[in-house]
Amino acid sequence: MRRMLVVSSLVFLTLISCVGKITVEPLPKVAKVSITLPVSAVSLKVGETQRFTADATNAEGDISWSDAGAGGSFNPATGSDVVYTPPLAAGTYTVTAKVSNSNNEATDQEQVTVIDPLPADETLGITANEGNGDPNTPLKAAITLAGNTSRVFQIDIPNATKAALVVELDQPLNLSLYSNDGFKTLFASSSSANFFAPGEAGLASKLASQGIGISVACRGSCVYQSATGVTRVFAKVSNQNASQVTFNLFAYVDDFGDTAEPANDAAATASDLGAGNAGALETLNDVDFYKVTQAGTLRFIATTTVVSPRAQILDASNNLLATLETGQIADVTVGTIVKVFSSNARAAASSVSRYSLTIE
Ligand SMILES: [Ca+2]
Ligand SMILES: [Ca+2]
Repeated sequence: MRRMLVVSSLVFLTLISCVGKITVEPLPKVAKVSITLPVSAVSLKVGETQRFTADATNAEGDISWSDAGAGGSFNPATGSDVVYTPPLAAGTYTVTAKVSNSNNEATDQEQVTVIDPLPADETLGITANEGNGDPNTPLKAAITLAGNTSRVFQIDIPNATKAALVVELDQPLNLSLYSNDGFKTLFASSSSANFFAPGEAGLASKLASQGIGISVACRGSCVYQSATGVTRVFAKVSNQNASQVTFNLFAYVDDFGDTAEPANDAAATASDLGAGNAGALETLNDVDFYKVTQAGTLRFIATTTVVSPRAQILDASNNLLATLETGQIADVTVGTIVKVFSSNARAAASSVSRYSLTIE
């Protein structure tokens, strides 16, 4: 009997001990996180974004995201479903999803490779001594290009001294100009000395310009744009011929033929028409406004129809009274506004896009 009591006490004490251990020392909950989308390596072009989703277990709080301080952003900043916008620069970025609880923190990572959609083959700088305001000195001379190949030039304009930036070839090769906006947006293109147009329209419309035998200012394919605030552009030159070519690349800043630019872009700061005035449509989306100061019959004459110039006659309340093509006339009174623009969204050097307005 005494011996049985001893055994019972031992068993009881052991049970107390086991129950106590289970109660006061639970297994720690381990936080886990796993990026579930995308499921394979991510490769983006500059300017593209990527959605990420992640699953979390035993997390206290939302999933947080980072790219190790590379400068990208996540929208929303936290949660299981975000869109990552990498920096606007080529490179490899590490995206990390992180969760934590009172016991630990956990992470999962994905690599994002961002590629440059238009890597430059060569960098050229316009400086005070090289092409800046000198239209006759090539920025790069005697460039050879094999048949059906292209070459990309980065052109830096750190300190433009004039209003217009001109990129020009001395041959009618395909010239595409891209903006330095991170995305490298195709700004304009040209395939001849006659005109340029937005996007690829300057290349696609090449046939339209071939029959026009005019004296032009550009030596070959060329694009004008405002130089204001522009410090870098990318020029892609493509040799669409089967045989090798050698060409000169010109890039310079210059004055616009329109001396009233950019003030004449708005009706409120229109140029006085007087007995007559003249202008040109030298940049994409250019609009030139004139204010009639002398009543009479207005005649609109365009030097060429390459950029399809039109002159709209507007009353002081901006109501459209008439639209003139080259050679047409309209009676105007003092205060009438004349608005000249390209109706085919093209632009050209002033010798091609020049027009005149005369009061008869
Ligand atoms: Ca103009
Ligand atoms: Ca203008």
